Amino acid sequence: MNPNEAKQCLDEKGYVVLEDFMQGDLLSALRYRVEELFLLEGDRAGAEFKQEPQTRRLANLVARGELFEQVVADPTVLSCVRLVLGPQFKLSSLNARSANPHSDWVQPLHCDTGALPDEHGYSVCNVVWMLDDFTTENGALRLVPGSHRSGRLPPAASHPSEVLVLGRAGTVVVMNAHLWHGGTANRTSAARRALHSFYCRRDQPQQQYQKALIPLETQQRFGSELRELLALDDPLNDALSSTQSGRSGFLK
Ligand SMILES: O=C(O)CCC(=O)C(=O)O
Repeated sequence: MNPNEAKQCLDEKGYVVLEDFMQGDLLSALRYRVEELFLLEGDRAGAEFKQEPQTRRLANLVARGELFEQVVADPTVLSCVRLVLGPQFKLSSLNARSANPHSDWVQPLHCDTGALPDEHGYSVCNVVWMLDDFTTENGALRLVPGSHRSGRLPPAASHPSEVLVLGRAGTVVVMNAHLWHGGTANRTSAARRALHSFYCRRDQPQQQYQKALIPLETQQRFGSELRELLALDDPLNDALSSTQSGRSGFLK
């Protein structure tokens, strides 16, 4: 997809689907590492942020290996994020989310962090990296196209215009996170896994304060571009994120 098409999708519908975006070796490596972390972290998995019913989650993934540094800094994805947020943005968090098999848990429709656009425009953008196929049965992402332009939070648990975003494992969806969206129930016998690389405008708090969560020795080997993306040397981010991180659109 060329940049003009991506911009039109993001402006009008609020999301763009990059089909089969991940190379096979990246996809396999991410799946392997995510399962390894679920095993290693056990009941604590995802606790740096929030835990969710009938769902396995991981948080603070930039601290968990170079593979994830590659994910958050992907140039094509960042160029799409820039179309939503403008040039002044940073990583807010990198999480994994796996909808458990045979679950009836449906996330409420939400905007990420409960944020509405303000006088400066859009402030949040989420990127969903499909580690498994997203199907009609296994808990695919649902969203309401165009709802990022409503200027309101979702009024109800479901909406007549909502659609499921389906795709093969390896597909990536860049989404204006003011769009009304949420995960659905997984009625199959296999987990439905995804990564969420979440970005916000630089005047907003990070969902996970990267400077406090990533061990210092890991931070020390990061190059200048990654440090900038994670806002590691940004006093404004320190002021915002040291006191206001941890917001979710629906998890307490
Ligand atoms: O994983 C999904 O399909 C959507 C998850 C989501 O919207 C969230 O956790 O905020």
